[in-house]
Amino acid sequence: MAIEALSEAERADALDELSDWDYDEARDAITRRIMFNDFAEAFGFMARVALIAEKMDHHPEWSNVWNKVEILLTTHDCSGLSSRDISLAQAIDAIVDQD
Ligand code: H2B
Repeated sequence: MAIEALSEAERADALDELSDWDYDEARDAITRRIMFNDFAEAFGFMARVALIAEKMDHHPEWSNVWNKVEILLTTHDCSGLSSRDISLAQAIDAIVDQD
């Protein structure tokens, strides 16, 4: 079944819950920047997220510069924020919180 972008009310609820994420209005996306101690930690985090993203068949737009990882989540299939982005953001938060 086709995935639909969140309604305004659903988006507002999701953003309330995701306190570490910012809303990018231009992209209808959520973003988070995470700093690590060094490159090994940053890349280790990315490897863990990559495995989960692949399992979910939902992939982040992201970049890494040494100890910094910048993540943008949006759903290309509906050109906006969907429940898939919220699930992936929650999974990412759980990984960050484990460390
Ligand atoms: N990731 C993201 N962020 N958005 C998508 O719409 C998307 C994806 N679609 N990963 C998936 C892959 C789709 O292209 C495959 C065919 O299921």
